[in-house]
Amino acid sequence: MGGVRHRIPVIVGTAALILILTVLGTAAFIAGQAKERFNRERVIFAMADPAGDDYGPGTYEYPTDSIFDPKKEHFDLQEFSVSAHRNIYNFDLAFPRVTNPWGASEGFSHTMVQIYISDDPDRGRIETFREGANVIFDPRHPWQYFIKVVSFNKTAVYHASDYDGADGRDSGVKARLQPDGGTLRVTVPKELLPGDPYKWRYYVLVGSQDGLGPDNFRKVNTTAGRWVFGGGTDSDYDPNIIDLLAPPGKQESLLGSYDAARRQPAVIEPVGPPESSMTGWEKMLDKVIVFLQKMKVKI
Ligand SMILES: [Ca+2]
Ligand SMILES: [Ca+2]
Repeated sequence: MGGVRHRIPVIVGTAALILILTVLGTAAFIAGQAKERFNRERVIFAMADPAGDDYGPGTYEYPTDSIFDPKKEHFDLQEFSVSAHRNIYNFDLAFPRVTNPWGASEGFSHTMVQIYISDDPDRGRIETFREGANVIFDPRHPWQYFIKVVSFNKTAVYHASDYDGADGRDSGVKARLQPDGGTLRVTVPKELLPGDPYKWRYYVLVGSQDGLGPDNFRKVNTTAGRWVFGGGTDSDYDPNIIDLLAPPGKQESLLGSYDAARRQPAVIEPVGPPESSMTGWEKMLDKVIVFLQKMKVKI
């Protein structure tokens, strides 16, 4: 009997030790999984855009200068994706042809992309940050963030609260042509784009880069010229967007919704939000990542 009494504290002590080790082991396992997730690049949103629709509302023609040969492909977005990796987001834009006629260090100087992000229906703006694209955004989806992708170290992030003359945030922001020769990758620190990326909607506008054009868009007129697109109007109500990220058949009606006679610009709609394919486990890991970062734990 005395032996049994003597053994009880030992059993209790062993059980407590096993419990402590199990809790610690589980915590270490979860932290390890969170680190692994944080360090792996993962896609948040991806969407293809039709090939051969670098014609705005369906009528635009390339300028006539030989720099635009073969008069197609330069501004034909075919794939857009957003991924998260450690403390950055990567925005990838795939084109069949990327040239660098002005020798920018980014590896491209012909194409321009403007990405507007909407994440809250109740705040933001429905006009473009500066005049140039000649469109209005869907009033149900005003934008909060704007990433302007241009060459010569001018790629920057703007917030809807910025005033028109603001320089934009470019700390840690990079735009580079990738080794595949057709993908532009824009890297933005997460701290410049706060909020939940699984709620984001995107307006992705592709134009031709013109240092002297309105908001750096090359303009579209009625008739194509050496440095100007044709197939639009000579007013400022036709969009200067050559390709818009949209499902098949949608771009033509959206960009064609302007009415120059009534002075009404086109109203365009965003794509997204991404369908979250995250499991409860992955959501929990994201919370652990935030917690570890707050605790200044190196991950
Ligand atoms: Ca396209
Ligand atoms: Ca398109």
